Amino acid sequence: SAAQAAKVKANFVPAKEDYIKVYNRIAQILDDAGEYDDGSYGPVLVRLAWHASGTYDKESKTGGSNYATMRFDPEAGHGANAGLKVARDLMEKVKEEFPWISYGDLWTLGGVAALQEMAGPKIPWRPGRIDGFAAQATPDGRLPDATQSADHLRNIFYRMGFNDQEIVALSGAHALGRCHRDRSGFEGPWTFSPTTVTNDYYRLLFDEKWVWKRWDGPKQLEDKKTKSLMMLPTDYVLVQDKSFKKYAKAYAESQDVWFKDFSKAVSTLFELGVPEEQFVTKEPWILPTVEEQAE
Ligand code: ZEM
Repeated sequence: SAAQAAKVKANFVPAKEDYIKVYNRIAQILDDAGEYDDGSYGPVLVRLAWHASGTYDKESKTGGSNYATMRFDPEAGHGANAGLKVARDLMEKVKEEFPWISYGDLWTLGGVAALQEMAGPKIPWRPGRIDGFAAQATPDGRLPDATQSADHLRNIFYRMGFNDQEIVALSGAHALGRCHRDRSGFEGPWTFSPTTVTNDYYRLLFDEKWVWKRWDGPKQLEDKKTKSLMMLPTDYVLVQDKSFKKYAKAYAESQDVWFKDFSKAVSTLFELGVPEEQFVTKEPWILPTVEEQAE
């Protein structure tokens, strides 16, 4: 609109309230999903925020959420990012309404809004990411490959600066959403409530009997009882590797403990690659949910 254009021209400095408006717009979009998947765009928005951030390399300080380089080829076309155009296109609509926000802030705020609105823990978040250029895009292969083992998970996540406990805590995001044959080649959801953040992912890992699925697709597991849930080889590793297993057990036993660790790890994840001096505030914000704002 003209008012928005004027704001941008006048070097508009957004305040917390303005980011809450963006949060609320994203919250509306989550529910516009209709017949899409399980009726929410939440999971795919979480995946977008994660893939935008998880390219970080702590040695070279490249990658991460700062420049939102997944907008550009070839990163947009990396195999790991298959299907994320759906999420980027949704965020583009928000960008048109709030042109002052950077893509990195928008995509990570999308992840925060999705997690919080799907009954997850509060994710401390702050703005400051800037739009970058295609030349800042990361090489292929920085995101985890679901067919691999514990060594691979450690290589990938240690590169981002995470430890074993954080690897396990972050993996619980698979309580949400599903695999799509035409995106990753895998098929199916991890839990019975793929649009609600719960610790069911860990509980199911321990409580169900997991067997290799007999099919023509990539190696994945299915629950023996209902054959309606799935685990990736990298999910199953969390109950096979001794160090991972101890954290997975703790998270299966207490959703509160997981929520705390998950919130902290996701907040860190979404800030990877952003120089501290770029953030507009030292203390990250705890943004209110739509429900809390109505109180
Ligand atoms: Zn995922 N993830 N992920 N993940 N992920 C998929 C889907 C989702 C791995 C992986 O290969 C895959 C994290 C970690 C890891 C989400 C969030 C987070 C899919 C299915 C695959 C194959 C994609 C498809 O077909 O649509 C691997 C190997 C990981 C290493 C541990 C972390 C960390 C996440 C967030 C914090 C989410 C929400 C989805 C569901 C997306 C959707 O569209 O439903």
